[in-house]
Amino acid sequence: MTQKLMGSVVTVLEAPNLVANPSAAVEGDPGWPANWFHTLDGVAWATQGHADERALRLNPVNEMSDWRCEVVPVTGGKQYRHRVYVKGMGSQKTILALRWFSDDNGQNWISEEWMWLVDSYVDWTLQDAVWTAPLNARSADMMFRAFEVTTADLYGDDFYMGEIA
Ligand SMILES: [Ca+2]
Repeated sequence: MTQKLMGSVVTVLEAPNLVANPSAAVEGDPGWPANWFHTLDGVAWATQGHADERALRLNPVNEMSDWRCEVVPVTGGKQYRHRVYVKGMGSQKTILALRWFSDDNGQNWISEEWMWLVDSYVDWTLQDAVWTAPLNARSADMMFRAFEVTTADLYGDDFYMGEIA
């Protein structure tokens, strides 16, 4: 990211992305992206993406479905930016969730933040939010999720979660 300041271009450093395989471009198990967990139905490894040919597709049909990234370490009390590019048709039940845990392994859930993805996105659209980790948080994950039974067809790509200094 660059910003103009006093006539000169200054590069604004952005914290490293904590999400593994954020662009979903790397294959893990055959036919599926590495570093992402998913439900059996209502998801697909899409062959179109934001800046490449891969993305996570969330396409439930009268069902719940989700993608979930690997757990990442976080520091309680710090702020985290949370970002995704989406395209396609959301529903009233589609979100990007950030879940906080009090242990290192994503086992002991504390609370979660929801970014609503309810619109139709004709082209790739950046969705962006900042939240503060609970003081006792030690890990977090991100879920691209139809949290209740619904029908949608939404692509997500270039997922980002990073600490704000
Ligand atoms: Ca991609």
